[in-house]
Amino acid sequence: MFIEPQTRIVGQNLTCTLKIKIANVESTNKLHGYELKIYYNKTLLDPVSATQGTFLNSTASTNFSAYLNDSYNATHGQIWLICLQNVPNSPGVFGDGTLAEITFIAAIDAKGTTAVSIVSNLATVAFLPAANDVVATAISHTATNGLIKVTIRGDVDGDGNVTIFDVVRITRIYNVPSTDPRYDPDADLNNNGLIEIFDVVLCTSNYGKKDP
Ligand SMILES: [Ca+2]
Ligand SMILES: [Ca+2]
Repeated sequence: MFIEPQTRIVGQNLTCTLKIKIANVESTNKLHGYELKIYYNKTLLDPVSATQGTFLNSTASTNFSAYLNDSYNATHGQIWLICLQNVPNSPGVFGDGTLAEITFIAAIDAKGTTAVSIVSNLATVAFLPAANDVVATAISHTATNGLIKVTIRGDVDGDGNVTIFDVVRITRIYNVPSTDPRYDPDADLNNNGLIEIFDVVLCTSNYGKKDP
């Protein structure tokens, strides 16, 4: 399990969206449900939304719940996601897919780097018709955390200054949508899935600004 993109640079008061993906679920040990707890530094980020991905509900309807708790403890917020294919006897999924998408907004006066860490439980569910019962078993897996750096708005490369190099990072992929392999989410300042004039304006309006 991993976060995509693995590292993300986001400007103050701008949003970013991360996908939580999984690869190589075995066909002999299919995925029927998950529980994900995602932790982040709450002084840098606020949670905006969490939605289920396209993986689990590709073969059956699901129940998805999301709890966004920005006051989990003194330092961290938590996003708690639970998704289950409707049992009994749901088909499960295998292979690669997106489990969830989460969106944060960077705090207006924050700067620094936070891990986006995952604590996960994955379940395979067997239906036992004779007993009319279900048995859930954990699927062993590894989880790789993500990283978000909060910097001043327009600092696409994250070096603390808004310069021509940041503008070029946007204009060199002008008009590129998120479906294009050249797409760079760090350059999509308004996080709308397209590199366009609004991203250039958000950057150039802060041109010359330095992180003191
Ligand atoms: Ca820069
Ligand atoms: Ca954009």
